[in-house]
Amino acid sequence: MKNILDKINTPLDLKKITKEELQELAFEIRDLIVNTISKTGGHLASSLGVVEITLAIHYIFNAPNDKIIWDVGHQAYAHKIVTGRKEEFKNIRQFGGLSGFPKRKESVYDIFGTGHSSTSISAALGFVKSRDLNKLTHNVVAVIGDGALTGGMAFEALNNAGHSEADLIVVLNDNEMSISKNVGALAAYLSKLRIEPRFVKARKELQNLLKNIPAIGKKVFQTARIIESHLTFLLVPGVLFEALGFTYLGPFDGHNLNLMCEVFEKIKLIKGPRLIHLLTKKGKGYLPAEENSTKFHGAMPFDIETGETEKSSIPTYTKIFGDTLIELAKEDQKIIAITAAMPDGTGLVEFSRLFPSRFVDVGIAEQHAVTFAAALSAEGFKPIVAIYSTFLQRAFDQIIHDVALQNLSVVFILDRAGIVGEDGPTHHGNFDISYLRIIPNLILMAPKDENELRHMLKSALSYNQPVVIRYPRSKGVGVKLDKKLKIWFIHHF
Ligand SMILES: Cc1ncc(C[n+]2csc(CCOP(=O)(O)OP(=O)(O)O)c2C)c(N)n1
Repeated sequence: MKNILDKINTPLDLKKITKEELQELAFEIRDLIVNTISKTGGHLASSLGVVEITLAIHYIFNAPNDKIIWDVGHQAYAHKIVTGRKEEFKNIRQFGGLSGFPKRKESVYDIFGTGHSSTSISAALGFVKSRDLNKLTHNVVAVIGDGALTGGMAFEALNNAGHSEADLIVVLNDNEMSISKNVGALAAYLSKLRIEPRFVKARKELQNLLKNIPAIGKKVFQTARIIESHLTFLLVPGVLFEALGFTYLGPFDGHNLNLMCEVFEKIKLIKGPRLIHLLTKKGKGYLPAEENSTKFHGAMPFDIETGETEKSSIPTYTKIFGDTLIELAKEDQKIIAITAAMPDGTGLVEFSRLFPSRFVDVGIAEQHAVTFAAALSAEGFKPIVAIYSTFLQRAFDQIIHDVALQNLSVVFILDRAGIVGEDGPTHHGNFDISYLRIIPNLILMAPKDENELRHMLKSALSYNQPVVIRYPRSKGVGVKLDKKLKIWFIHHF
């Protein structure tokens, strides 16, 4: 068969091919992504999940005139491939190669740089305001995942968008996954929308029931109307988004190209804030990634046939932290572990299995995680907040205002401190020493080996003040582990 990707150098070329060819192109792009990422490593499952969404968007909208903004940006591989970067794609995440995330310097199609979550709707609103002030008419489209939607900034932006009646399109890519299973009330609400046909049926049955109520006293009738309005509130799909001022459409199959093209054509004709809810499968098209999308969220290089990655015999600092915390938590019921949507990355999966009631995944909500921990400490618990160095930047004020000024004993575990490698500047943990050393009451430590990390963790839990332990994204140095954990005496600053 002819190679369709050969003909695609810009999104304009997409408009010259048929819908059938577009479908075939999705296969070719998946092939390229799997082959490349098996060698370089990268965000495989997220990118495979949005191939059709990407093609439908670029088929119907006119980037770069229309502004397409990706949330987190880890899913933008297909976008890079169809916007003139298919040749360089083999060097993605390599020194001198393409960035793993949208990057303004890299392409006019990457109109807003990203890497941290939940910024897309805020950025989209900025582009909308600028467009309106300049009296232009292009479309602004933010593509955000259900995981990214758990971040506070996304809510702030939705709130602002609905109020300002901004003319923008939010595409919600709902695969029910963050890196791990998505958490929170919003995730539960989206799951309800997934089974929407049943809701519609229930609503119809309810209306019929009400219609068939015989002529009855005024009071009963009014009560029935109130019940109907309440139930309708629960049963109308997307009512949460409608209440925020958005026109909600969906849920639709996010792998059905024809359907999505139709929906995007129609949505262009509506004005105001619009949200299209698309359902996708993370890892779509590559079985090992479909079956274990958490492993293939940010994958190391792997064998395509088996999906296996190389294993090291020396444990990482992440693993040492997770194991040591379990040791300590067995002895101390007050220890509570908190993650912001990264139980795997921060080494807390086993802890969550052993101590489910003392483990909290707050979603992509670093600020909330820190204030939540501060209050736990105020009540005598020993909260451990495990967050990557780069993502803790989000919670700078909460560390100062809620933890340090009240001198509460929260232990912060900063994984991925220092240079992280392939993920690049948005993910380097380069700033924590600078932004934490200025904070009063706070002790900042960095272990030189696995044993120091273990003793530091034990010590941190005994100090009555905020403590940070930072360590790199790497395996340890391979020392033999001390059996007995020590408490180190620390002079007060
Ligand atoms: C502020 C912040 N915290 C944590 C992360 C790490 N992170 C990257 S992607 C991701 C999950 C995103 O889920 P979703 O938006 O649903 O996208 P999917 O990968 O499922 O397509 C997380 C937690 C991040 N990028 N930014």
